[in-house]
Amino acid sequence: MARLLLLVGCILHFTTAQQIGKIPEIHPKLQTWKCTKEAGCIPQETSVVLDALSHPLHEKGNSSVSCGSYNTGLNPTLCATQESCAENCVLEGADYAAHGVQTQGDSLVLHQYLEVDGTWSTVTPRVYLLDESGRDYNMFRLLNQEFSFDVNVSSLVCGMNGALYLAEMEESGGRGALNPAGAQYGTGYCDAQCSDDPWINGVANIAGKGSCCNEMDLWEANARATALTPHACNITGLYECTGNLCGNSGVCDESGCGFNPYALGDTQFYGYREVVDTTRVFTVVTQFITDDHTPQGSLTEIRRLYVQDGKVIQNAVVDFDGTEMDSITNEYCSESASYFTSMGGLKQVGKAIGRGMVLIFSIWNDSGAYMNWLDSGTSGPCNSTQGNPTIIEAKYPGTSVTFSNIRSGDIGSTYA
Ligand SMILES: *[C@@H]1O[C@H](CO)[C@@H](O)[C@H](O)[C@H]1NC(C)=O
Ligand SMILES: *[C@@H]1O[C@H](CO)[C@@H](O)[C@H](O)[C@H]1NC(C)=O
Ligand SMILES: *[C@@H]1O[C@H](CO)[C@@H](O)[C@H](O)[C@H]1NC(C)=O
Ligand SMILES: *[C@@H]1O[C@H](CO)[C@@H](O)[C@H](O)[C@H]1NC(C)=O
Ligand SMILES: CC(=O)N[C@H]1CO[C@H](CO)[C@@H](O)[C@@H]1O
Repeated sequence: MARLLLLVGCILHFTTAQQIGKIPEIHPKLQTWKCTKEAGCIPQETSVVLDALSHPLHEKGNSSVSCGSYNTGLNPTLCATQESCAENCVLEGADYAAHGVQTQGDSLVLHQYLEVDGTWSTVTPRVYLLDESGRDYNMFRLLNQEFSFDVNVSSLVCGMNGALYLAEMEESGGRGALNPAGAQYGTGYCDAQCSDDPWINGVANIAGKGSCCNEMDLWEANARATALTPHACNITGLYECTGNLCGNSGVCDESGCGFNPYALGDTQFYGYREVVDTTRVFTVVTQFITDDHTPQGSLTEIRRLYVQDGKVIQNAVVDFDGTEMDSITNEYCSESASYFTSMGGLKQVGKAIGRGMVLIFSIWNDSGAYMNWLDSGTSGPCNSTQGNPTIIEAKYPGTSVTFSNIRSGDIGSTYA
C-alpha cells in the first residue's frame, strides 16, 4: 500500500509539474574519464542529453498541438508571452534511438539519417554531456589541461560534419521559474553564431533574439578535412543579442581562428590513408597551454596531437608568413583572424575555458553552403558540389560519427 501511494504520488507530481510531461526522460549513459598525472584516469558515470528542441514540446493536455520547433518558430497562440508559454507548454522525454543517438560503454554514435519503414529521414542530433548526477551539465575547466577522444570519421563523406566542441552554457541549462526542466531536458544552448532559437535558456524567445557565448570547436571534421577553431565573444556566459549586437559585428566572432592543416598548406596530413589515416579510428588530443603553466594563467596556445596505431603523431607543421608553426597562438590569430582578436582572442576564450564550458557532440550537413568552408576549395580536397545533402542522402545515408574514450586532465595524462 505504501508503495502504491508512493507511485501515485510520483505520477501526480509529474502531471502537475509545470512544463515536464509524462514520457520519462532516459539519458543514454556514456562513460568518460578524469585523469591526473599522479592517480591516472578515473571513470565517470556520465550521460548525454539531446537538445531541448529534439524533445516533444506540446500544449498541456493535448500532445498533438506543438508549442513550436526550430523550423516553425513559436506557436503564437500558446506562446504569446514568456509566462503563458511556460504555463501552456509541456516538455516530454526524448526518443534517443529515433534521433539517431546510441551509446555503449564509453562510445557514442550519431547518425545523420535514419530509416523507418523503408524511408530515410534526416535527424541531425546534437547532444550535451551531463554530470554524474544526471541533473546538470558536466563542466569542463581545461586551462593547463588537455582533452582527448577517439573518433571514427570513416563514413563522414564530403559535406558532412561530425563535431565535438565546448560552449559557455550554464551548468543548469538556465533552470528557473520559467524553465523547470533545465539541463535534464537539454535547455540552454548557445554558441558564437548567436543563433535565434525559439527558446533561450528554456524561455520563449518572443523577441527573436540571438543567444551568444564563447565557443571552442575542438573538432569539426569529416574523413577529408578537419578544423580546430576557438571563437571569442566579448562577454561572459550566455548573452542575448539583437541584430548587429550579435555575431561578426557585435559581441561574437563567428569565423574564429581556425587551424585546418589542408588550408594552411599541408594537403597530405589528414585524410584517407594520409599521415592521420581517416579510414581507421584515431585519438585526438588538444592541449590548452597558459602563460604561467597553471590553471590561473592566461591561455596563450592551443596545441594538437594525434595517436594512431599506438604512435603519437605531431600536428602538421605549416609555413605561415615564413614562420613554421603547428599550433594556434596569439601571433597566428592576430595576423589571420582580426575579428577574433578584436573580441579578445585567445585570452578571452581562455577565460571561458577557465570558468567552465559544456561539451557538445553533433553531426550535421549543410544545404546552404555544402560545408565548402571545411573541405573544399583551399580548405580540402572535396569539390564544390559533392557536399550537397541530397547527394549524401541518396548515396551515403548511413553516414555517422563515433566518439569514444573521452578523457580530460593534466597535460600528458590522457593518452598513452
Ligand atoms: C487537440 O488538438 C487538436 C488540433 O487542434 C484537436 O483536433 C483535438 O480535438 C484536440 N484534442 C483535445 C483532447 O483537446
Ligand atoms: C568505423 O565506422 C565504420 C562506418 O560506420 C564501421 O564500418 C567500422 O566498423 C568502424 N570502425 C571501428 C573500428 O569501429
Ligand atoms: C568589449 O566589451 C567592453 C566592455 O563592454 C567594451 O568596452 C569594448 O569596447 C568591447 N570591445 C569590442 C571590440 O567590441
Ligand atoms: C564532384 O565530385 C563528384 C563525385 O566524385 C562528381 O560526381 C562530380 O561530377 C564532381 N563535380 C564537379 C563540379 O567536379
Ligand atoms: C542544416 C541542413 O542544411 N540540414 C540538411 C541536411 O540534409 C537534409 C536532406 O538530406 C536537409 O533536409 C536538411 O535541411
